[in-house]
Amino acid sequence: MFDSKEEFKKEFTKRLKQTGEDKDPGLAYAVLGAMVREVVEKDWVRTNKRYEEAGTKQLYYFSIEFLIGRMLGQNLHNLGIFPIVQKGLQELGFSLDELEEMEPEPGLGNGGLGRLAACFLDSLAALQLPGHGYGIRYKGGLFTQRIENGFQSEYPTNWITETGNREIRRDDLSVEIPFYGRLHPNLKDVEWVKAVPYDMPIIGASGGTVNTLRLWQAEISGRPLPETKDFEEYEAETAAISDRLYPNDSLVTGKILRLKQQYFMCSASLQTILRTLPCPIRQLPDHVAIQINDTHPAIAIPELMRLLLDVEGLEWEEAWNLTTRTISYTNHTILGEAMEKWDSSLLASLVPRVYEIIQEIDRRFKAQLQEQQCKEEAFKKMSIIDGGIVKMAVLAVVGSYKVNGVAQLHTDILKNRELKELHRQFPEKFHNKTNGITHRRWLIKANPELTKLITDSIGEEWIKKPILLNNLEKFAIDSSFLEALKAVKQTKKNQLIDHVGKSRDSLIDPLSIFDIHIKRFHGYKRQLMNILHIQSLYDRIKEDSTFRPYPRTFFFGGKAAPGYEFAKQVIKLINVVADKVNKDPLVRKHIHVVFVEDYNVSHGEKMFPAADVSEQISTASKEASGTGNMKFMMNGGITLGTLDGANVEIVDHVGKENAFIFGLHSQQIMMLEKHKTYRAQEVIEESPELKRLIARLLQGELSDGIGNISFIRKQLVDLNDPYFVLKDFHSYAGVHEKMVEAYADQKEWWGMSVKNIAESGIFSSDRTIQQYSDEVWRLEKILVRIES
Ligand code: 26Q
Repeated sequence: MFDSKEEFKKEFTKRLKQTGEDKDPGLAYAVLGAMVREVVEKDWVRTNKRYEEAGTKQLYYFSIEFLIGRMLGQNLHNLGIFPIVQKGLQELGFSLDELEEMEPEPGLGNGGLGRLAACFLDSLAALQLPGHGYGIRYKGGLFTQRIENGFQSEYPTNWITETGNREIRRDDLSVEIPFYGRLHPNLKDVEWVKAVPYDMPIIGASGGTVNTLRLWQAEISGRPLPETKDFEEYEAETAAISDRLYPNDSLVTGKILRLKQQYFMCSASLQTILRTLPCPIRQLPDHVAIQINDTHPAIAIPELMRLLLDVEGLEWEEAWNLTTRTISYTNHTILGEAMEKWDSSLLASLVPRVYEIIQEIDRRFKAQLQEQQCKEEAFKKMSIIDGGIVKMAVLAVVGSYKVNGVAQLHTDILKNRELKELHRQFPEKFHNKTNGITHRRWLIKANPELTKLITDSIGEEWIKKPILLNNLEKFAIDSSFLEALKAVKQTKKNQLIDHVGKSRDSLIDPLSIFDIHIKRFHGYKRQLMNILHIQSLYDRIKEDSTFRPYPRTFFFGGKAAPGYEFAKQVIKLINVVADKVNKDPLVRKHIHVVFVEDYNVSHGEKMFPAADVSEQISTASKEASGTGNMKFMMNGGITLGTLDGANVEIVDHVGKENAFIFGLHSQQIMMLEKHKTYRAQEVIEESPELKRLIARLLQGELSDGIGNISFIRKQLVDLNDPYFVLKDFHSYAGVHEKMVEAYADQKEWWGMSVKNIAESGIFSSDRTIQQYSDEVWRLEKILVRIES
């Protein structure tokens, strides 16, 4: 149906005519969606059949979030028909761009962790590996952000619409999940919840592999309710389970609904996996690998034990052996407040049998530690249950065969500090897997102009083997290539201006340096440092008539968790400063500030390619990896950042001379924290510039008389600046000056940019997934089509 443009046009026109309307973009979108789905379905069925025949090991990636973003364009790319469809539609008077924008954005994640899961699915399918996602079909994804009067407001989103044709409901595969009730074996007084799967195809780039993303929806069960339970209450509580994604990404609140979501998803997924197991239960680890994305699905460990013990009838030893050879765990954070801990009483009430199993896992592990004469402090650190609290990270390490961090520095910190005792206990479990991003979405789809330039220069082999981007290295001194690269960047900047400019009254200078800071708002990510620096530039421009810097546009984008007051005030502060800067006729010739509302995957696709400078300025040691840093790099944006997370590896690859690095190192930060020797007040006293900035915060001058910025002041002064914004401020300002100087030498600048693109291949998630597969999951590539 899709082999050529003409065939596509014919089929498309025929179907559109059948709708009775042939000019309506909404109908065109629906028709295109249905056509894609038909093409995919055949390969999907074929893939599943091949997997069944092959009988080889399957990976299941358990994640509470899958931030997949819009799928239409990506699917067309992966099917290899994007150009045909684009041209065909154009000739029929439609714009594919416009149709793509009709797709409601599935924002089923908060940020990095959820987007990583989505990139991994894309890579698994591209590498023709049997790996699938298991998660929750939230009715509402992450809230839509509006900026009102400079403040963030949150609006509910609905990504599920009538024309949605991306998924199929599989009633036949529904399972029942037990909550509450008494202990096994009676399962009396249990409240059953039905889990209904919705399957979404994950299309591999060429090759015909179509894997599955299975998202569970909670519905009322047909089974009888406990006598004491009110039906309406039950109905509402059930619907709530898959109603909404929690909008926190760095603070755990211990809410029962969150625990319900976790258990719901893990139990449903495990029951299905066991039910369709193609081998005797004792061979589970040879046929199944389960990766848990942070501790959110760690309850899968005792739940798998429960199923093996109570349903399959295995003995403890055997069940434990199988479980700990099947499950592996990825850690994404070392922030204390983001470490999951559950009250024993909550677990005991919601999932009594599961809690009983956790107690037994804990008892046995403690007995083992005692036998080894483990010291008291280490014993406490390694206790799963400690003082009425269940520490999920400890459970996850004890119950897994492999544990990893997401960048080398992060893994080292886990081994040497956060999980030191567990690392000593199980040294063989720990490994690093530096994150990656799918170059198919973040370069090929987001930046076709750069893709063309690269392919024209080094051929197209890099598309399959992104590491070959290093063939670009030699172009770092090729003037005509540098000119072409600069022209591409200009195109992407112009496009971004069109994209964000529609609703703006002030003009963005397309020739200015585009300096972009996009990510969730958090203290450790230090958007505050960026905006304080912009305020200081404003002051200098106003006061020093010799200071007339090259024009720069500072872009911000990102959401704050609705309950995170400090982060919300930083958003407000950015908008206040933006207003002041952009309205000043003198200042705005030099600097300009843009806050992009509702930053999401689609906005990201427009922003990463347009950046000259990538702001990656987290407090060293706090950002586990970062993945936005890789998206900028792959599009030729140059990192201005600290030696944190994967920035360290980016700099290792491009060299210090091709990045702008500043600030304290992770060791220095950790020392200051450990010995409590940092005094923010002293840093303020020593610097007239900081003194003045802080004084303005104190007076509320920056609050524009609207809100107040008490949380920011409190954080910097009363709380002793926990993320070292003031301590790193001058170093940050210094590196900005160096950056602007470097930009003045255009040849040097675009050479740096080339170097970044050339070294970015290693950060393709294809590399990450291949490493997981080789070292952890041990999957085999399965060819679905027997062709080239
Ligand atoms: C947990 C319990 C209750 C409510 C919410 C949560 C929750 C949800 C999401 C906790 C954390 C998250 C997300 C964390 C996250 O995105 N971490 C990021 O993961 C990226 C991928 O590995 C890294 O690149 C980032 O450095 C890391 O911050």
